[in-house]
Amino acid sequence: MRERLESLKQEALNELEQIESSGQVQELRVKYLGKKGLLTEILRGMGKLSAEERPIVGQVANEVREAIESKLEEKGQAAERAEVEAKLAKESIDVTLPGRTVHAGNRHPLNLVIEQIEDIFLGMGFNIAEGPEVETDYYNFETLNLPKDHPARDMQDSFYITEDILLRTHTSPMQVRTMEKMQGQVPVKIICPGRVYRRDDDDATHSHVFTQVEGLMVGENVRMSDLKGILLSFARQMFSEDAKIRLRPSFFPFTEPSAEVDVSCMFCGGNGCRICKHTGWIEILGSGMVHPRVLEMAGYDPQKHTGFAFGMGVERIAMLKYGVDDVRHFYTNDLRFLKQFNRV
Ligand code: 2U9
Repeated sequence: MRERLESLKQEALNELEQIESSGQVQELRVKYLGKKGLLTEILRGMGKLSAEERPIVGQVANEVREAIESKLEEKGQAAERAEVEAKLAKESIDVTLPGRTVHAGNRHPLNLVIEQIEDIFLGMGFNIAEGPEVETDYYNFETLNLPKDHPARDMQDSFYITEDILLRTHTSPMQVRTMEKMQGQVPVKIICPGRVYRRDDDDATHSHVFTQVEGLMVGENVRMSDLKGILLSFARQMFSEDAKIRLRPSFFPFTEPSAEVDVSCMFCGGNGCRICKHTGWIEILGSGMVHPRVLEMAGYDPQKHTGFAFGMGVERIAMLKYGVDDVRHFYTNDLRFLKQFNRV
């Protein structure tokens, strides 16, 4: 048995000497030391040995196992090293090659402006309310004091889906929905940003889809002076610290009195230039005191509560802020245009 063990050791070491891959190392481990391996097979015969012989042969068997194991280990490590070396040599990296550009997107200019407007009004205690772009005729017109025969309700001016359903023409329906939910409670202080749709022919200053931010404040003793204060603060944060505003009388069906709001020209500081057509002023908003009928229809008592409202077109503000000369740039998704806002 001793001789068989010794010759097994020789055979194993010889065979191991000739191999190179880690796969072969594994094969030989199974062949010699595995459960059905050659060493195990020989050791099964140990039961037939005498009591004196058994420990001696046992010791030899251990030595043989250790010798094979250490050779397997040595060969295994060498094979692994060689395989890594070969892989590295094959997959050598040319660090002088130019890298692949990672294309990161950036915010859309309209979103930049919306977010800035939102921040300013959040800072003055307003909440943000958003809602559906597909609206009912009732919320889009009726509750805003635009009765059935009003010219603004001409089928030709809006995108109607059915006789009673259309794409909203302003975000005002969201203000009405919010007031209804509040059930006569005050204060209401919200702004409603969102997309609106009007049947216009697109050109440099008109787009059939555009973005509005409307604002509404309802409470006790809310006055025109509150509107002026809020809008002046907005203009100063949005355009320039020393911006001025002026209100000009106007008319909207949903506000009475109504006013158009100009801001002192941010290009010439009010001295007069090409952009403000030498007036020193640029129109940015429409506004007014919420019409008593509108308050009533939304569940408020106009004897107890008053409110102001305003509306602005985000594209117009963005065009002024970034010097964009054509509103269509915001919707045609030319990357050469959009990429310019990646550091704003
Ligand atoms: C309620 C009551 C009143 C919102 C208002 C304007 C004046 C206005 C225009 C600005 C440029 C629309 O985007 S634009 O074309 N908006 O002039 N909007 S007052 O008045 C409201 C809104 C909701 C319940």
